Amino acid sequence: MKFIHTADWHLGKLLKEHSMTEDQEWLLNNRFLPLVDEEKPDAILLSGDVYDRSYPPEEAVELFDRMTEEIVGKRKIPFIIISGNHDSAERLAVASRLLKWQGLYIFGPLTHLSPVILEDEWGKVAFCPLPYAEPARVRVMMNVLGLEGAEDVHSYEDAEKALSDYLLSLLPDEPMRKVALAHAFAAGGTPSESERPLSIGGYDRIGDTVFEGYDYTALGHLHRPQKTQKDSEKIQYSGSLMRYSFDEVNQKKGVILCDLDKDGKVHTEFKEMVPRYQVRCMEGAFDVLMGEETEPSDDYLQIRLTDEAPVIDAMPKLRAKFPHALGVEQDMGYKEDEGNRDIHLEQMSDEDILKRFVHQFRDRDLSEDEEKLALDTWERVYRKENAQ
Ligand SMILES: [Mn+2]
Repeated sequence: MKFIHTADWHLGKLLKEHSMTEDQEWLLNNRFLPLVDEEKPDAILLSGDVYDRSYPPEEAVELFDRMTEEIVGKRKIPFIIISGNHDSAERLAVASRLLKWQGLYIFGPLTHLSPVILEDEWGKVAFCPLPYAEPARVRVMMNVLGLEGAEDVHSYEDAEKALSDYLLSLLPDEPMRKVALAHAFAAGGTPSESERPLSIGGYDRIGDTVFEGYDYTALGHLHRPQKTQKDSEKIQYSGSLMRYSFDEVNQKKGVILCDLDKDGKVHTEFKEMVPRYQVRCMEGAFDVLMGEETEPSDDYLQIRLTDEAPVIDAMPKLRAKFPHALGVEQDMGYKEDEGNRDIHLEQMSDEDILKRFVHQFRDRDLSEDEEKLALDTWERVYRKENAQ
C-alpha cells in the first residue's frame, strides 16, 4: 500500500498580513498534484490544520474544494483528512457522512469517528483517524457514546490513548495492518514559531507509546518535518505545506511518500516541494541590497540591514525591488543598557552626554568627523535659539 502523508496546509494563512493563498494554490497545482500523478498513491492522508483558522477566508475554502475534486473526483484516490487545532472540526467535516461514499473521508467531531479500511494485494489496511482533541472533549465524547473510563482522561496523552483505543475497538477481529492519523505534540518533537501551542507548560506533550499498535503514524501539528524516534520511520511529522514563519527558513518542506509492505513494515521517502516564492531572510548593507550586485526577488523576505547609520524609510525603498519584503530590522551595533543609573545629566555638558550615550550603545567613542558634525549642529542650534 502506497500513500502520501501530508499535514498542516494552513490554507488562507497570512504571513505578516500577506495572504499566502495564491502561493498555496500554485504549490498544490504545480508541485503536489504532479507528484500525485507521478507516484499514483493508493491513498492520501492529511493530518490536520487544513485551514489556518476556524473561519477560513472564502478563497481558502474554494481551494480546498477544488483539491478534493482533483484528488477524489478526477483521480479517484481516497483522501483521508482529520481536523487540527486550527480547524473547526464541525465546519471542516460538513456532509462528511455522505462524502465518505465518494472516497472523501473527513473526520472532525469525535462522535463520528470510524476507521477507513482499504485493501491492496496483501490484504486490509486500517486507517484510524485521531483528530485534534482536548481531554475535556474526549471525556464528553466517551460519555455520549457510553464508553467507560472517561473520568480517567486528564492529560492530552490520556485523551489520545482513549481515542486510539476506541478506534481500534471498532476494527473487525482479524489481523490487519494499521495506520494512525493524529494531530498532536509528540514528546521529543521540535516546534517552530508558526504553530499555535495546544496548551501552556508542556501539558500537551504525549508519549510515543500511544502509537505502539500502529505500523505507521502520520502526524500533524509540528511544522518541521521530523521523525519522533531517531532510528525508526514509524512515527513521523510530514511538516507544513510551506514555511509559515521566519524561523523555518532552513527547513525543507514537502510530503512523505510511504510504502507499507505486506508485513506492515513501512518504507518512507521525503519529497521536497519547492514553492514559487520562498520564505527566507536576507542580510546586508542597504546600498549593497539595492545595488546591481543583488538580484531582485519576489521571495518573502525578512531583511536585516547591517548599516551603522539609520536608513530612513527603508521599507518602501526596499519594496520597489523586493515586493514581498515583509519585515526590515536594523542592527546598529547597539549594546544592551547596563543599567547604570549613577548619572547626573544636569552636571554634564551636552557634548559629554552625547559621548557617553555613544559609548554606552556602540561601545566606542565618537569619530573625529562625528564629533565635528555634532559640534557644528549644536552651534547652529544655539545660534538659532539665541537669535529668537
Ligand atoms: Mn499547524
